[in-house]
Amino acid sequence: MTNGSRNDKLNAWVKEAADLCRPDAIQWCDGSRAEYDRMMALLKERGMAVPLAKRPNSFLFRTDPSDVARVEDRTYISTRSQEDAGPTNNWVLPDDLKRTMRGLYDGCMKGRTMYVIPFSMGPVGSPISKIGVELTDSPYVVCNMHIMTRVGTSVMEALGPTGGFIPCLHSIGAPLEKGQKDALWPCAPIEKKYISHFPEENLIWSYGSGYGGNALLGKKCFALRIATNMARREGWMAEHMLIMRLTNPEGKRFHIAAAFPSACGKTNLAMMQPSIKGWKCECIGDDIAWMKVRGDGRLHAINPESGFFGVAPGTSYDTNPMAMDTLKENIIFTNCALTDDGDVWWEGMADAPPHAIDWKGRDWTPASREDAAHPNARFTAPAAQCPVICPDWEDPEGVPIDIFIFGGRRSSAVPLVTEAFSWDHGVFMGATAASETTSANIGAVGNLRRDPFAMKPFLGYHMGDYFQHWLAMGDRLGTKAPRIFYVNWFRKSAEGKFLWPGFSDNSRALKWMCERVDGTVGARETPIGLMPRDGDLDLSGLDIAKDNMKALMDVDLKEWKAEVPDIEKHFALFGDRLPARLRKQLEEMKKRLG
Ligand code: OXD
Ligand code: MN
Repeated sequence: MTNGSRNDKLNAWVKEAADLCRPDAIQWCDGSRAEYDRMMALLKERGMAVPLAKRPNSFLFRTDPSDVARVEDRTYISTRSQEDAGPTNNWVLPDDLKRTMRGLYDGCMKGRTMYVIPFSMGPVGSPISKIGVELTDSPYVVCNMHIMTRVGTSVMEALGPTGGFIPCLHSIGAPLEKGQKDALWPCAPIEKKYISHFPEENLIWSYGSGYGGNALLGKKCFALRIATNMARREGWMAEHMLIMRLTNPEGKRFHIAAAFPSACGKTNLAMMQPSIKGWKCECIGDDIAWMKVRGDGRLHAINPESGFFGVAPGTSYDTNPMAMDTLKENIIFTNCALTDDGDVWWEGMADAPPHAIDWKGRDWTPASREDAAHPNARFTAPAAQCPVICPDWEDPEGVPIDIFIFGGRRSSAVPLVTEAFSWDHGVFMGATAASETTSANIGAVGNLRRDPFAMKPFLGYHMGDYFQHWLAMGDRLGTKAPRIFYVNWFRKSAEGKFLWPGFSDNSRALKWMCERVDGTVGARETPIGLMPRDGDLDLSGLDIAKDNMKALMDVDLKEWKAEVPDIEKHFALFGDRLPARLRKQLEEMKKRLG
């Protein structure tokens, strides 16, 4: 596909963007392997892609040190009324933001090619899928989109001459004058980066960054910030959730969707191999779930993506063997270290190599003071390569969800696993979820922040209205609603050591949840929810000190009472858009805490 399409709306928008950005050429992407290879050859020639001798068809990229993570401070939800973006989003009036950004886009693709990438979020043709088109001047983005979404000819066919699509305009913001030498990772300085969403028009404008969620616009921008708006309007859900299938020894299947903030182990949990005998786990998605009520009255989930954009550091054969096996070939690595024998390395992967080139391109040895890989170094991997990908992961009908899990990184207070008393209580758990911050966003690491439903950076409208949407979905689903649980794998001892082994042993908490759904295991009531009684959690074969288990299951009334003022402050943010049903949940928890 070289020039234009049969879709007039698409042709007109491409022309309008090209008139503004003034690229030297326009190239329509067909999603083929040949196209991917051509893009990679170009990136190799420019010195951006480093081929890896140890991994067939795999390449390492090093970004500019200023362009290493999502930029939440530069991310905008632009609605006519600021109220509609709500207190958790940056906001500028659409006309003002467009004026500023048009100024930046003006001639921004000079000396570069504009690529037109038609893509589908979700299997092409699924009733839950949606189509987008990204315009970008970054061949790195083209290659990543090939892996993360379904790109090309089949999407154009599904779009047809009159179909609608979400327009996603992206530029790295680095025009090239004649004779100017290109940077190794061209991008704009931080104060010129804008990741903008215009939900009233279903429009995305991103400028200045080439990295991850800032630039691969199908992911956070479309599948979460714009999709949450569509989902609210149309009565479905777009969530920052992994999706997995757990099968018990009798062959009964349970489908779980779990929300954790970025870099809290979603990818690890999604591919986890249970340490308990007879249980099997298969991965459907590791980051985003789109869910609709289908004919059976249940909530069905699809993974809108087709790849994993996972955090590399900490990934190893101990922590996530299935991810490691996924990464053997056809992978894009970003900001990992390069070993002398042509492989990638990152902190926590395996023993350190004696020498490497770090993510900034400098010599590195284990004696170096800085990390070899950036803490937010990533892999982009085709989901189909995962050895435990669920055979039904592309089922256009999705999978029926039995269990929702919320959680985060909490070194204290929050026990290993808790079940909500009711849907409303579960929504309260999601709405008050908190986590210690990580390097997935540019900013301080380790601060506690309330991150409702792990959606704070990804919700495209007022958070109070979103809580109400969750409550309304529960009302609609009635007895067919998934059960809700809260987990914390990250509680620490007074000495600062993790109390729970995590990873494959997390299956023990999941087994309890499945048995709760089946009604075959008990629970005790605590002021914060239902918890396993002694003996309810399957700990067979696990060598864990009794005191550790006690500490993991402890509900310290003093610590929980100390949470209350923080929850009140958090709720106060939402003003009169906070549903009364959540305020009631807080009052009830206060009463239970005494
Ligand atoms: C991601 C994130 O990349 O949440 O998935 O930051
Ligand atoms: Mn994520």
